[in-house]
Amino acid sequence: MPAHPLDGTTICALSTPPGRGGVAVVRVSGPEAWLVVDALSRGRLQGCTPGRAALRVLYDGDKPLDEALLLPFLGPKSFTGEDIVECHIHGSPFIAQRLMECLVDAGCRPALPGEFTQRAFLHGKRDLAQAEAIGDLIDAEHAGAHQLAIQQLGGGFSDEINAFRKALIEYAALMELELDFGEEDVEFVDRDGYRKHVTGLLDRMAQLLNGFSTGRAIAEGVPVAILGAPNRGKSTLLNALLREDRAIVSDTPGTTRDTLEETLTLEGIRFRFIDTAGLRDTTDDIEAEGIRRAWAKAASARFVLYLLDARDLSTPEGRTGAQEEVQKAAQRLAEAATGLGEPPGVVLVLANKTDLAPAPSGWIPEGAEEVLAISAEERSGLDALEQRLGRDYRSALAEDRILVTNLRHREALQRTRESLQRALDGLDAGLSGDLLAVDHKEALEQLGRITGAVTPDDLLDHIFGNFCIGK
Ligand SMILES: Nc1nc2c(ncn2[C@@H]2O[C@H](COP(=O)(O)OP(=O)(O)OP(=O)(O)O)[C@@H](O)[C@H]2O)c(=O)[nH]1
Ligand SMILES: [Mg+2]
Repeated sequence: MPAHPLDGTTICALSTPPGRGGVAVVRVSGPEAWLVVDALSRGRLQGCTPGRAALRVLYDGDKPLDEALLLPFLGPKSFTGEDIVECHIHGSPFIAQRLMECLVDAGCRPALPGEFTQRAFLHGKRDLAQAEAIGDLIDAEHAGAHQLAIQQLGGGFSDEINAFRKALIEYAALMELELDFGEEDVEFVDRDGYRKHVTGLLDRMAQLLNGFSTGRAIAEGVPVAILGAPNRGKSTLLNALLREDRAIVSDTPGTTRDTLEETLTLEGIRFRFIDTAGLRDTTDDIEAEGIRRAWAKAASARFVLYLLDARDLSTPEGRTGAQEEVQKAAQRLAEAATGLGEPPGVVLVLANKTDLAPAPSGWIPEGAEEVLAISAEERSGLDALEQRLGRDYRSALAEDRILVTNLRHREALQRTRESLQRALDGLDAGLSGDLLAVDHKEALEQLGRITGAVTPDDLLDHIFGNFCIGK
């Protein structure tokens, strides 16, 4: 059972990664932070100015341990809202380890994962969505994920949620009044006004929820599945995009047996390209499993690059066959995506091997959004492909739209929406105010979970347990 974060203890942790480095930072937070570090510096922390660094010798018993830059803060003007001392020491694992031991001997407790940020939340320095954004910011490995985390940290999303809550709280108060005057049959809640207001909220929530798949794809990497019959050049395309000889290419159909995934960041957007086994009827169990995996990956991808051989498209019969093939695939993918509760990915047909035959012009099979002519072997047409893949994501980032990226937030928004919808349905059915109030309160509670205005017991441990130690 983790210790309660506000149990009055002073916590300490190495906040920089373990191992050798120029500098390491050990952070101490809590009521005893100054006292403890003051003792280790033989009384030389006294007289330091909060927010100003001071060079001091830290002692391990009677021996000097290190020359450290001490940066003290006085709560509540600090990251956690408590007294903090940051000890910037030389980046030696031995010094960091000894300093931690000295701090623990002096009464500090090693911090739990994310405990500094959790204390910041509990002291009202950040709301929960912003605290989560700190975790996302540390995990961000590319520009897109970074931008979304920084935006959430800035509080744009929280402001929106708070505005939703504020309006709902006002109505909740009116509903309470109605309950108090229950006998007298007075209506404090203007039903039409309520309906109009909640309908507006539901629209805005639907917009936020629609942005989830975009936000999630940007944060985690946009999945792009490369699909099509054997020998169309899928693996050649993966290699061409990566500019690396990653997948085995051969003119033997059925070369790729398993899915192969590689990431590539193009102009700040991270993509996850997935090469798959060629689609065909087969009696080979292993190949069949590869094909099953190909469909499964494609079903949850944001883009499916469906490869055709340009040489097959030079005759009307060839195009008819290809048309049927693409349409069937698109239908199957749409059904699978619906089963997963996700919007279906965009199907882009790639007419490959245009070094051997031209691609037909103006031909777009049903189910596909576009046909792009490429030669994977000669790396032609790939710029246009990369532009198309990044287009919507880049514009979403450029517009600075608020995009939900966190599954927990999506779930809470969905539940809010369901509760509000029930309240509206109840209103239409002429239900009494007390029944309306039940759904209304449930919506408020769900919204409150996003920013942490409402925190069920296990929620915080669950969220902060995923952080790294020292944050
Ligand atoms: N001329 C030409 N040949 C290509 C092109 N792309 C791929 N090829 C050739 O087509 C053959 C099949 O390529 P692969 O990339 O292995 O095809 P695949 O779709 O991955 O095939 P499977 O893994 O069997 O499903 C190889 O001999 C490639 O060199 C292209 O743009 N032009
Ligand atoms: Mg292959």
